Amino acid sequence: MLQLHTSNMPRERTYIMIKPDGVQRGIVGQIIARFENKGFKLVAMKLCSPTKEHLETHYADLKSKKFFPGLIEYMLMGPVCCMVWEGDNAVKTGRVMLGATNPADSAPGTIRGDLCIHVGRNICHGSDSVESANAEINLWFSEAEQNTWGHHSEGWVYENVEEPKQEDGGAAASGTSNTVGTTVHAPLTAYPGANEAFNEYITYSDDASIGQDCPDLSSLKMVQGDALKTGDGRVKIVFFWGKYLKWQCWPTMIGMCEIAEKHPEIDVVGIAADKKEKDVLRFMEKGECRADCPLAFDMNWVLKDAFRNLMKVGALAVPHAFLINGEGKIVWRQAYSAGYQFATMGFYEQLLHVLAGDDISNPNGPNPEPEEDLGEEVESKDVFACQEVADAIW
Ligand code: DAT
Ligand code: MG
Repeated sequence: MLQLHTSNMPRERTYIMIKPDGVQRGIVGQIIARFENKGFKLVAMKLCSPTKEHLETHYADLKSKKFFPGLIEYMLMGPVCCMVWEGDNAVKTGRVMLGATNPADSAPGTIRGDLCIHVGRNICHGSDSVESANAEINLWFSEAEQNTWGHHSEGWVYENVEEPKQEDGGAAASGTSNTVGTTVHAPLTAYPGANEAFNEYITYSDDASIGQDCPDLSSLKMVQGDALKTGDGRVKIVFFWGKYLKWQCWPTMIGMCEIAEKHPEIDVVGIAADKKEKDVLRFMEKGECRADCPLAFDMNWVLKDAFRNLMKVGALAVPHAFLINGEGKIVWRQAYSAGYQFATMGFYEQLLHVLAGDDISNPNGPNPEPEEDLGEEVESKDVFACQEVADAIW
């Protein structure tokens, strides 16, 4: 049976770039038209003039090749047109549409087969695997430049499309639909109890990730501690940091460790969503990490993207915490402002509700008020008071 998709749920994405010769020859429009005509969705596009270092990073896997210096020189000859295209099998199909690397071997009907002759002027680039697509997309585009949107013809391109749920009087129905009923960036509604003064740390009552299975954590590269398995009966907190290494994260990290220490019956994992694994390792080597719970590196943002796809929003802000119940379902998510304590704004109270066996995962029903009937005072501490000035110097 086909898996149902709502029309604004992201599908596979690939990075396609028109090289300087393609831009100079004025065939940008023709190449874009092929991807549009195929049914793929444009989620990012820009014309830019990258630096030599940026291009060397992009082509890092070819560094040892004889043609590498010539390739970089060619790529520096003028602006390139960078794009992200989305659709089922976008990576593999994108490669087929481009044709073989050497245009002499590219089949007629492909972009290279029809529009160019020499390998050193082969007009376009396309990612060769989902992993390299994710890395290339994040090398060329910021998160804010990547657009998640519902295409009006989604249901005419795919047979497995379901309309996004529209709740009566809910945010999804109020002014966020276009004329054909596709929801585009529906604003999310804060849970009761969320502090409206700080929208960075709101929690969401109509978030698509609530009630879904937590993505498989086995793709994480553990930097410290043992790997975690969801659905093993233990409640879990999955915590993402962006600038893992910076002192601003320490309050959240310390708060997370305090929770882990206080509740040995739960599992906590801190995930570095920072792009550079070597920076994470260096941080660990310096021995200044105060976290004694498992810490992991999210290679190529595989897990961060998996959570973001469940949330059906354009970006996953960091720091960000997900609460996972013993069956492996996401029951709560909360975005934080860097520098504030992890346990604030209702997260810890909701954890206590989950541990008490309360169901907080029904986004359409009443959620327990954060401080209702818990019988325990949650003390908050000035976490900056326990940091040395030297800690903040990096
Ligand atoms: P592709 O662009 O099809 O992914 P690739 O990653 O192997 O191919 O190489 C990147 C680019 O380097 C390619 O588009 C053109 C250039 N290139 C590859 N092989 C080459 C060769 N043998 N001589 C000259 N340039 C080459
Ligand atoms: Mg390649």
